[in-house]
Amino acid sequence: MSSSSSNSSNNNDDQMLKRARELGIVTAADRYRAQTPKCQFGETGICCTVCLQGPCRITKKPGMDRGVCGANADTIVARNLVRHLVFGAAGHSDHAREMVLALKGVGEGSVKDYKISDPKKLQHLAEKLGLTDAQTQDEKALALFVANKCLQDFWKYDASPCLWSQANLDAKALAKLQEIAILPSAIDREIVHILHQLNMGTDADPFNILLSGLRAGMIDFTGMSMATAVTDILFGVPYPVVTEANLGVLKKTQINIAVHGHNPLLSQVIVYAAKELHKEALEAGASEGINIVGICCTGNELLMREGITSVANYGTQELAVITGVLDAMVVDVQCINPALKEICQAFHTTLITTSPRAKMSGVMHVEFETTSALESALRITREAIASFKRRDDTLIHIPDYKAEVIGGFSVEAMLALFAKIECDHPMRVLANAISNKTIKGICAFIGCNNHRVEQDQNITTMARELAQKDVFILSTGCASGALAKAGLMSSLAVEKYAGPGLKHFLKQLEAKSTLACGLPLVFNMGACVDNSRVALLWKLLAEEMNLPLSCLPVVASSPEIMSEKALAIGCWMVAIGVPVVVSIPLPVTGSAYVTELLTTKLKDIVGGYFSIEPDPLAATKIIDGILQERILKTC
Ligand code: MSK
Repeated sequence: MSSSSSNSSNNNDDQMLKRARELGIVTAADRYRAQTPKCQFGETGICCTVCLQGPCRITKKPGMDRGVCGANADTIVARNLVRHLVFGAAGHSDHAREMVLALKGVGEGSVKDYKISDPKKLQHLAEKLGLTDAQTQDEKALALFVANKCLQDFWKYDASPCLWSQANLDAKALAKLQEIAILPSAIDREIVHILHQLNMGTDADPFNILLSGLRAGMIDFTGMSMATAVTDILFGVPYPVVTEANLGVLKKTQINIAVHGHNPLLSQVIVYAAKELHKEALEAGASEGINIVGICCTGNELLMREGITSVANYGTQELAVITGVLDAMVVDVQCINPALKEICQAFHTTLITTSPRAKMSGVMHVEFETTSALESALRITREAIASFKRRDDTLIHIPDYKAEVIGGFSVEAMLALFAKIECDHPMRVLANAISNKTIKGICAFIGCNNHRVEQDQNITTMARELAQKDVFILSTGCASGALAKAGLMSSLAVEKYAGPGLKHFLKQLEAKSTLACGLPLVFNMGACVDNSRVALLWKLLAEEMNLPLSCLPVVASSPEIMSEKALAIGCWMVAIGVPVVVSIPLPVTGSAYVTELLTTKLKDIVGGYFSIEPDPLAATKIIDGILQERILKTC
């Protein structure tokens, strides 16, 4: 296995970009360049396209300080921002609904290709959602009970907060959110309500609009916590696994199938299908069978549970095809570049869409349904086998770079680790490390890649700096992808980058651990929906330290924020009291009012706030400052 160096992940990408240009292939990096310079109206949030009288662009010129309808910069910026947030919340919540409907199908018996993999978690959740002793039932009935409770949270008509928000927040955060009325009562209904509010000629009060933005964040939180829990029930709670990441995980001697997107219902069953078709793969000439590799968050789901390698994160999805050995790229929903169609066509790679929500014209579509999951997965895998036979060996170019990854850190896995030191009070281990200043606090890297910055550089630079400063680092989504590819999820990275306090903390855990592997510098908690795991860990820490979350030395950072979903995640983190540092400009600077509210005033309202700092080293200093301030704070 190649060892990692500070920028080897990027050198690897540079090599592939050069290769793409040699082949005359245009990639996202080229398209980004072609799109610059950016329109400053859009960049700063003051371009309004809400009605057909626009676009209206706001300037300081007399007569142009308002749109045709009279909406000013504050209203327009707030409305544009909250539109992003609702889209993000819709993505995560619809994902959750699919998971819940699969669980319902298992309970009813109509879905046969999945099973309850974690009955203990199912029972626990059923109790959390109101199951009484007297109602204790068999597994299928419990699955139905949990699924129906979840579904009620999508549409119910009473004003009480969603059961899931209530069940997954600590009492202090819950009380605060109820006080300012930003807890959603029903996911679908609240999304429609906010979309209505954002209609032309409806809400013109930027503060009221931004409050709904916080509510959209809490909708996102509700959906994603539901998605994580139900996925764990169906496919198992993750525990530490050792695997690898980066383009070097692709194999010339195997049929390589990349699963890309977010829905584990599809990717997980493709893993089953690949096992079943091993013999067919050998017969087709792939001497080592089938190699499933992950991209983006569905890749993270497989990495966490199955130890499947991660070939790319969002920013490098196109480069995986340019290796010339990807036989099929199977996509579901979210973060899938439409450019994949042309790039796959330049090779033998079969691109297969699977969701009725995410098709591409002229691309093979195999509709995926949970009631015939394995059948679809077998068909898709056979398409990959057929594609392998058309592979052009002269186009193969696999960079040899890959890094070791230790992943699989669910909250359950972390508690098991801490319990080796404090059997009855595992969270005390983390709380003590903070109280006695062994570590400065916790930073969670959340979210995406963004082609506005050099691929992965903001994320990896900040992680190395913070580790040096004794900050315990968690990560999810494509930040996990970046850190994995750069070798920062290995135990070697602990030796190289951890400051003395963090090294002591990790070594103390490692000494007591019964894991077959060491511990990594950065703990991968999963896909973007698994930011709910981060929130759960923070909740348990707040309870252990008997402090509100807004007083704990915890912070989140999205150094390469891109997707509206990541914005929604940042928003709920702020709402529950956690500062969020982003290193990509947010489209809000066209309104001093909105910018001030997000970066300063929210602190007094909810405890969390956004900090926007494009320079990664300066952003690291901000994070360090936040943790210092919070550790000294007496609440
Ligand atoms: S895939 S939302 S680029 S994390 Fe979840 Fe990655 Fe961000 Fe998409």
